[in-house]
Amino acid sequence: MKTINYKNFHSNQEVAAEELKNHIGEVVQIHGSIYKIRHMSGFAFVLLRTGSAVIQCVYSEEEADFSLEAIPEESCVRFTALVAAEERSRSGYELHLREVTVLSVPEETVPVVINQKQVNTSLENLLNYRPITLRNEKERAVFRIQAVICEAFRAFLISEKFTEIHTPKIVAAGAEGGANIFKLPYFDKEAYLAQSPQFYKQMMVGVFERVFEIAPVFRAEKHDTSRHLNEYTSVDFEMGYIESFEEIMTMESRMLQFTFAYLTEHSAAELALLNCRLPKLHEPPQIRFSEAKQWISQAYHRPITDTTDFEPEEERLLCELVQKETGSEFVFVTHYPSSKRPFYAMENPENPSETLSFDLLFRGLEITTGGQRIHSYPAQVEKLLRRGMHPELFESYLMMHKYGMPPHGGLGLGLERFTARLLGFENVRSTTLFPRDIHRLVP
Ligand code: AMO
Repeated sequence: MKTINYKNFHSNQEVAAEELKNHIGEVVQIHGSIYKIRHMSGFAFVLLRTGSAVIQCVYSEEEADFSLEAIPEESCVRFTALVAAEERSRSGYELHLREVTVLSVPEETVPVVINQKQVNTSLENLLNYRPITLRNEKERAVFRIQAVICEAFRAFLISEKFTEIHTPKIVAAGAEGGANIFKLPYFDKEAYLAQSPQFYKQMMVGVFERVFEIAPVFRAEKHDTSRHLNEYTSVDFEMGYIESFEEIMTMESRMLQFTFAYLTEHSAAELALLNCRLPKLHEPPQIRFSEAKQWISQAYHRPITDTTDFEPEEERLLCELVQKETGSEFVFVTHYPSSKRPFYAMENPENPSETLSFDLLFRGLEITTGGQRIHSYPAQVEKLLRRGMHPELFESYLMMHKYGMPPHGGLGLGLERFTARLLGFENVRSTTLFPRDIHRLVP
């Protein structure tokens, strides 16, 4: 049998930043961008930004065969350099520059200063100049952490026998109800952008039993808030053969615990750079929606104006109360009123005005919605009719119910909201690479 030699797939002979510590005393080649040049007396520090690190290099006329003028900031270069041990550098070594191949030089100097500790500008500017501002070490650390979060979710879910799926984002019907759906012309038909993978992940439970997807979803939110995007990344999972919706909450708690441990192992440098404190998470406390409403109202002397949903301020206050009482930064709110949950949500047989569903709140904000779904065909058709909806419009969705489905449920977690809460950002735009909101379509 032929074995695959993985070395054949690495054509790059240069040393990667993570490997440098194994080459102390050697002359190596390395590529990257000139992040910053700091002139000292008789020499200069040149910070080289690679895909994963910022490396301290030392330039001196005696050792280098080129002039610093050849490499303005944001030039892309390939250096030949000696790796020298240096205790005072963050990494324990530095590069003594010898030769350079200049791969490109910028046309203009950058419009925002990006090579300080942080980019000192408004969120508006940060987003306007995103392709550039993301080059800042702290800005990009946010998205490296976000990538590791997704890696952890994937690793955990795969270990729990979930199969990753990719469902269509151009769809024929909205899954989540409400007015926040984007319409688009689709040849001779009207189509929509998927508000969630809800229908498809349920269908796939009939196929694989446990499935997950991490993908964009679209919401035509007209309001301009710090928690709403028009396109966000939804982390969805769905699992069959459950006995109660609490199993989904347990699965989520375990996924988050795994993620925090994974981040500690794989993202320590970025977390330190962003001064991020990971939360302790055991089993988060649970409270029924109606009890939470009463508790907030009594504790803060607030009249209850809406009995069917939380106001954003109430989510914040509830988290404050829970943290004071239990020390937890997470809380599961369960049994949301039927009237506020979509038509696929299973009602509590003991009290049909509420659903077997939950939200997870974290540091004052809803980050997840989940619950058990209706799996019986007559029950789902009856609920659609009760809501004045037309089952014939949902024929392809109802096919799975008609031909047999196990009891099942799942959840959707907003990746940007979760990352924002974790890293202490007020606005979800800060944890979105290229946000889409009512004002923003570029970059
Ligand atoms: P829901 O509509 O509550 O539920 O969304 C799930 C999670 O997605 C995030 N979220 C948003 N993030 C940014 N901008 C938005 N406009 C936005 N809207 C929602 C939140 C929210 O908790 N199908 C169900 C999930 C399920 O039951 O499986 C759903 O989509 O973090």
